[in-house]
Amino acid sequence: MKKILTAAFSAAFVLTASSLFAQEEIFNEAFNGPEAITRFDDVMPANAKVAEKDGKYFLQVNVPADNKSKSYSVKRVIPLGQVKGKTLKVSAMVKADDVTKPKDPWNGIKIMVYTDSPTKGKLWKNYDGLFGTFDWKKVEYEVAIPEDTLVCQITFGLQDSTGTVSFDDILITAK
Ligand SMILES: [Ca+2]
Repeated sequence: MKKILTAAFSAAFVLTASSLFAQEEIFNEAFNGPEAITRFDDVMPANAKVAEKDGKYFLQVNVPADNKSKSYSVKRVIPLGQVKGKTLKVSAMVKADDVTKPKDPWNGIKIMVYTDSPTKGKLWKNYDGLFGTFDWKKVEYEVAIPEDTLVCQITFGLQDSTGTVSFDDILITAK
């Protein structure tokens, strides 16, 4: 009996270990200080910054009530060699304060992957339906990246909403 159990545990370990190794880390950002903003592209300093509360740093995007129609975000360009033809897993902690409900469900809080390829065209994958006020929570989704994509970009921010959104512990892996 002991032998069978040991074999079962070994098999379980090998399976767990191999699936872990199959996930390649693409981007990992815990915002451990103000300089973390330099690892993003297209930053709008008036609206997006690394904020600090109780010694904890995080990305914060704020849109005042009179600027609703624009998009406020930071972007991160993902190197294509790491993601073409793979499935990206996007995970982040998110917190919202008075984020207004957008007219279209794909707007509002953006945790969005954008690709553009000859075969599939432009694709946007967002974690839809986030607005209002809520405490830190983890959001997670997967998106298939076309084999022939010419761009891969992830956006964090607000579009067609006002309010404040915070992001932390961003982890993107590919398999
Ligand atoms: Ca942090």
